[in-house]
Amino acid sequence: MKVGIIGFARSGKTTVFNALTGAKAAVGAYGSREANVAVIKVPDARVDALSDIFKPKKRTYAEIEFLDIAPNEAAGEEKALDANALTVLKNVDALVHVVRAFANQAVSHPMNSVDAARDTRAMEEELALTDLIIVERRVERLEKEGRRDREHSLMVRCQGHLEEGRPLRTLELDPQEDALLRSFTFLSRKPMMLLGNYGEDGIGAENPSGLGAVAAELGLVLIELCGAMEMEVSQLAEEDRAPFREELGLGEESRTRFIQTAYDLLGLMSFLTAGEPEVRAWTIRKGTHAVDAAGVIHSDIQRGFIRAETVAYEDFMASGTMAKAKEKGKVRLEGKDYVVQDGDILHFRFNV
Ligand SMILES: Nc1nc2c(ncn2[C@@H]2O[C@H](COP(=O)(O)OP(=O)(O)OP(=O)(O)O)[C@@H](O)[C@H]2O)c(=O)[nH]1
Ligand SMILES: [Mg+2]
Repeated sequence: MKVGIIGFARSGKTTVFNALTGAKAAVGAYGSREANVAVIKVPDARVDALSDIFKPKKRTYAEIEFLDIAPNEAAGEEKALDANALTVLKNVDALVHVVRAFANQAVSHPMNSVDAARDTRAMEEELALTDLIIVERRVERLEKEGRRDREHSLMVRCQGHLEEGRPLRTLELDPQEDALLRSFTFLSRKPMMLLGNYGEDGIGAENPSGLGAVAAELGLVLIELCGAMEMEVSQLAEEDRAPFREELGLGEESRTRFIQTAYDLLGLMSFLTAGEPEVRAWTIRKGTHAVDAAGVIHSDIQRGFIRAETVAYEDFMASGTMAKAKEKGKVRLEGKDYVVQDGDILHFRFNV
């Protein structure tokens, strides 16, 4: 999974990026012109427990790749994204909008005042405007070709929606229309989280970023953290982090909270594979069929799919070994259309 971190100048994107990934990218005026990239492993106690049993050569966690978008060079600071950013963002699965909610005299704001709700709306409009330009061109093209088909009417609907400054993710579409739009990789259609980056004085407060109301109004999932403090914690030695969080009243680890929120927002879950060579967690969307889950591992396994030997994680753990789980009838043979469940341990039988 790839997540793109966006936001207005000096909203704390790189600070949050460091906090979530443990990276040490330069914050402040030394921001790089390239996007920062880092990959985190998704902690998974099931992978650990299975590894204790299978003693594999390798254990592999699911991963999330974060892209911290470089400051806008071309269009001026009242815009967050430039052409370079748009190219980088095409391939991300989700966006995180980092909104400045911290006061800091030493850090200037591109709009000259801190107003998190205003910036939240401004980003929605910027994303909508970005997509509107593409949609308008497409409508023009279709009309030139005399096409008044399904795509044309869909594009016209999108146009109207975007002209109101509303993102495409709030436009209701049937599955076919959704599939049609997907090929355009519209930014405002991508799932997006709002990240309220609040100051040190907000620690322990309810809704410290003040973004609760606007997030609810716009239908955005909100996650709040104090970027500066979280970054500090992320640079500490592992064993010092929990006591430090405790002392400051920072609550549950921001990375854990973030991963949970992202998985929920994107409707993701994990299935597992376990053997002597490797114990591994794989990320899929909820509702994925066994044959498509196989494809996540390898296209050959998908093509030659015969059956998926399936046992629920809890059933396996209660049995202790695969042989015992089979004895108890907990291992099922599932076909292509089986809907994979979170925590299923799968072994694919295939033939190519
Ligand atoms: N007090 C306070 N300052 C913060 C916080 N988060 C970020 N800052 C400061 O704000 C400035 C900008 O932070 P960055 O993380 O570089 O912001 P950015 O969005 O990556 O900036 P650009 O990439 O230049 O657009 C730095 O001086 C940070 O130290 C915070 O939670 N509290
Ligand atoms: Mg930055």
